[in-house]
Amino acid sequence: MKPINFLITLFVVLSCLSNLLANNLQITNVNLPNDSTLNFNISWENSWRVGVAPNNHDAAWIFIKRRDCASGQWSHVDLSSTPADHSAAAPLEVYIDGKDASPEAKGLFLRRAAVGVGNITNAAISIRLKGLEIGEFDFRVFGIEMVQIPEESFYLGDGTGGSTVYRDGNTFNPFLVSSEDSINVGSSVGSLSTASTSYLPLPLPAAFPKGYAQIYCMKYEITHRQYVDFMNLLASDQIIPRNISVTVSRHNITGAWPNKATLVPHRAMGYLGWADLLAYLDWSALRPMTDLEFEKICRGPVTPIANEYAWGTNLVSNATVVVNDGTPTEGSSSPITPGAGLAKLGTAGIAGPLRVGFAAKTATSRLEAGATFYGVMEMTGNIHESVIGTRAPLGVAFTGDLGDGEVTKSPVPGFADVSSWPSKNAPLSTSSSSAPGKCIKGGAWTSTLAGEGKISDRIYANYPYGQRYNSQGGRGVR
Ligand SMILES: [Ca+2]
Ligand SMILES: [Ca+2]
Repeated sequence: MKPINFLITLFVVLSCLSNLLANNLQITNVNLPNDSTLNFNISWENSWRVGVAPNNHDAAWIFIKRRDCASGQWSHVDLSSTPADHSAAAPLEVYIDGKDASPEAKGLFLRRAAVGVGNITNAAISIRLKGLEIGEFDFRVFGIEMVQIPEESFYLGDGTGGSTVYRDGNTFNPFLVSSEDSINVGSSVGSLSTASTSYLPLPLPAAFPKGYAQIYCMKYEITHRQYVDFMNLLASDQIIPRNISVTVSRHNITGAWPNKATLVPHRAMGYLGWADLLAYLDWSALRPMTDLEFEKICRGPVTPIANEYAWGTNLVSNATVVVNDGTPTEGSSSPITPGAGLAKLGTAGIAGPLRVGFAAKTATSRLEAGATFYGVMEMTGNIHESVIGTRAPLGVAFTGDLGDGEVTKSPVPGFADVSSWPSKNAPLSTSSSSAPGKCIKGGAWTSTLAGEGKISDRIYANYPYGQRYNSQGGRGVR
């Protein structure tokens, strides 16, 4: 799509249009009424805020990029961190989480102001920009669908006592996480442990995100469209290490920067090396999740069920038949066993990932949609979630600091540069020492191990490979 172009002088107003389709989220009518205000309309489907379990809401994470027409370079646009400087038409409100290291906000959330469900249709949004100098700019507004994960206690481990699974000391009991305080490791009750010492975590400092605190999680895996947009807005030297062209395993990214394109914009994106994922998350002002947060996002606060998948039962129906292949309504007609969730878990029938949210329809249940307790999609199956693990010193040194919207410019362009992110300069290498701190969760379309898609399975608790694998991608949280 064409970016919008604005000449910013002191009171010049231009009126151009643009829109952005990210799954079912649309941003339209972008315009700049003065030199520090950007207006647009936003729509998305099936928005919710509920006052009963799971007591949460969805949201859109909004961030803005601008291109200096003189230099051609895109850069991140800072926003006012004062909520009252922005406005959102009913039923939405603006939420600024205050987590950015800078005085300015790197983005903001739009969410329902009160309990309600339904579609958001052309809600008018006005955003106060900060730090724009006089010049001629193109603007792009990005929106990513998110799900709020409330602050609350939850359990690690599903009580099976499996060798890779977290447990409470030397018992078979799950381990209760009831704060962000540091967690000891050992065989006594109250310490985090595993049945096999090969899967023992390291002690977790207070600053390591444990999943107790509120976060927002991307509702879907990173899509082809999101990674293509990211690549096209990088600089000519930043794109070099991040450039992906692929037309196998149901992936489709072609073309030359800055006109890279995809025929399957809504399909989940594999082939993301660890450094690719981290660079995308830095650029989006998000961060990777930890493997503890993965379990919280899937299970919620409820009592664990042995061998459960992301939808809260221990039964899975595999999506083996694709319908509407390659379209915005791509899905699966595979039958769903009663009590099972539908997932793309294993290679049968379909040799690659499906559209994000492929199993969700208007009237589908949590099971049929394969959704987590909170409503996050495809946490079991489709593409492996690349997350921060607890087996490497670099992993547990992670403090949850956020991307700032920019990847490195020099001396080595194109990488995430957030201080505590492990192995952010990881080479795209098959070496098992290339990305310490990385682990993968949730299983994927390639999975052959029975347990891989289960919430508590940690068979890949230490998976320090920086390489681009056809089944690996991820998503961001904040
Ligand atoms: Ca997944
Ligand atoms: Ca950065």
